Amino acid sequence: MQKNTGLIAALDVTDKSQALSISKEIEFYVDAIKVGYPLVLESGLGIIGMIAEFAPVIADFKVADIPNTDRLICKVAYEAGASAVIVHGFTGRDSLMECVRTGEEHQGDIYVVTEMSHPGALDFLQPAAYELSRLAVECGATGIVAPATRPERLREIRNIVGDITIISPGVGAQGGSAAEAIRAGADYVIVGRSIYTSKAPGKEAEKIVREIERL
Ligand code: O7M
Repeated sequence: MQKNTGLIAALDVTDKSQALSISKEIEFYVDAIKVGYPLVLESGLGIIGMIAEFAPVIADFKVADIPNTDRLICKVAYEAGASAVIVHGFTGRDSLMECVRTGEEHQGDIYVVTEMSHPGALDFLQPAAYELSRLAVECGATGIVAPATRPERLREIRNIVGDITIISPGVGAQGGSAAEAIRAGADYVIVGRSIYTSKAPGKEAEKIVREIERL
């Protein structure tokens, strides 16, 4: 993913035409558009290729299975036009390695979830977050996903992963700040509801980009 604005939009709408019109409005302000189950299950896999006309697509399938199933899911996502796939690391080294290998075969990126941004992440994921971060580096992942809602944890995770890419959700609707996340070590912030529920998604995206630029 080419860094230009530092903003990734999470397009969690379920209506295809709304997804396409928002993509058109925000294309100049985003480095990528993250598409997940809400949109793909409702609109079909073909939506990935359609959105890729506006910006590189990150397929947020949070892949978490045995190596062979992981490989099949990543392959389908890349062949549909995704530039990157988001996967879980808790399934272990062999599963993650298979995702990374499949990414290499398709010249695609792999991002690994570490600590999630919501309160429930404290139950199981937070205690494992540093190990998941180290595993992502050891397996050769493109980058990791780490929480904008906990900048102090983001900073620790940045120290662990060195210079691999960090993409960071939790800005806006979940209470995190784009500027703080970038200051704590994120390369990109992921923003969903603040943009796609806005009456003017393009203006909202621009506002976040200006906030990042001012740093
Ligand atoms: O800005 P929001 O809260 O409307 O949306 C945030 C998006 O980021 C949404 O698509 C979530 O599924 C996703 N996300 C998190 O909010 N927290 C996480 O810890 C991880 C993700 C994510 O993208 O995982 C890959």
